[in-house]
Amino acid sequence: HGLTTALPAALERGEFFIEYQPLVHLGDGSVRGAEALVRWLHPQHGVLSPDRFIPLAEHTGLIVPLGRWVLEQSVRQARTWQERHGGADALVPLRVNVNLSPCQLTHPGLVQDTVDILERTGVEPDALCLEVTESALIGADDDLLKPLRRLAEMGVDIALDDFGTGYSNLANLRRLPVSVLKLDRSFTQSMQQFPADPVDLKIVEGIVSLAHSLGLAVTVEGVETGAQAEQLRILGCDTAQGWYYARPGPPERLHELVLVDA
Ligand code: G
Ligand code: G
Ligand code: MN
Ligand code: NA
Repeated sequence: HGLTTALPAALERGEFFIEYQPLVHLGDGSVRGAEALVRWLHPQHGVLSPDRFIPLAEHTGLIVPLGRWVLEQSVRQARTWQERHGGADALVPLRVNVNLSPCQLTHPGLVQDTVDILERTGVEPDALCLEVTESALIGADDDLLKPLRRLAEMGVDIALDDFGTGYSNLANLRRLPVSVLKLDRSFTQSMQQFPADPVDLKIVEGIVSLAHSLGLAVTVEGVETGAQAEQLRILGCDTAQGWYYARPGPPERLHELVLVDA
């Protein structure tokens, strides 16, 4: 595959860049941070979405250096946001969410790399949230969970991404070092109609109540309308992400959104 063989040189040449999509507090509408979403500016094909190249990078192992690059860039970016808007009077320091592939979890350098990046940038661990898909943790044994547990003990948030799509085992949640559930977009989509499907309402209500009783926060993805946001707020979800607020965009956009909202 042409794209696969081009990946290492692309990393060397700096062809990857990161867009950020804001995370908004449903209660008060304030911007709390953003999720980092990597793109590849390919010299021939233009901007490629992660769906096109992340699987290839996972297959070849390039995901480890690429993922480390994304992590470092994103944490540096959080530092820049915080310096612009934070300081002593910032109530909530702006945070950044970074996606991790399953192969990064099994890579022995994950914890040390993360510690190094946080130390180099001076960003507090609780300003970083690592997103892992539910399917990556299905049947995870203790060896796989150990690095995540170490990171969680340091104060890094771990989010379970695309929650509710896999074989969600709610009882399994207790075992996982996660502090955030990111509800899959499909739940948000079913809030499109008014009134929403009563069964879906019950399911989301149940997930939120279980999550909160376990001390987890709930983030919803794919919010495209104000009606969805309102429904999900009423159901008790904590944070939202989606085109209704902003599409993924350049990091400077977050400054504008934070200012608008201040
Ligand atoms: O940006 P977009 O909405 O097209 O993202 C598509 C998918 O790519 C999402 O599932 C997201 O989790 C994944 N993705 C985006 N950036 C990264 C990254 O830096 N690392 C990994 N492993 N996945 C990413
Ligand atoms: O990590 P994850 O797979 O959740 O990545 C988020 C993906 O969802 C990205 O591909 C992003 O572009 C996409 N996305 C973000 N907001 C919306 C939205 O409001 N609607 C839809 N359909 N997709 C969205
Ligand atoms: Mn994600
Ligand atoms: Na997701």
